[in-house]
Amino acid sequence: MAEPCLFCEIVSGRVPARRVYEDERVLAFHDINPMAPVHVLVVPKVHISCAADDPGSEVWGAVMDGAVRVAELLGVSGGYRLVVNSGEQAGQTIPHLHVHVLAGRRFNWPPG
Ligand code: IU
Repeated sequence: MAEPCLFCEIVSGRVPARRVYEDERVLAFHDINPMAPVHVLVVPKVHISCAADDPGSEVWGAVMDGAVRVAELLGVSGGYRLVVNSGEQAGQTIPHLHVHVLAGRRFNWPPG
């Protein structure tokens, strides 16, 4: 049997997470290992393994809308960074599409 997907388990509620926002298409929850004072992950409720798997779909719009909503809810609309690691070389460790919403400190460019 295939390994269960951690983020699908979080979406279903079988694995707990500190939820921030939810609508019919996405769930947002605090990252367990925050890289900034605000570090939230926004994931689609349907399983898409990485960005390359579903380019240009409406799921993307829903995830980005969710990220903007999270920034508003957490009061960081004035400055935040959105990150998508797609594929192992980019640092993706969980194979379920997600956008990182990072805020609360200054960020460098280019990213590491
Ligand atoms: P990445 O872009 O695939 O590297 O991001 C995965 C994130 O999932 C990473 O920031 C982890 O800290 C985070 N995470 C989590 O929030 N809860 C968990 O149980 C596990 C990873 I494992």
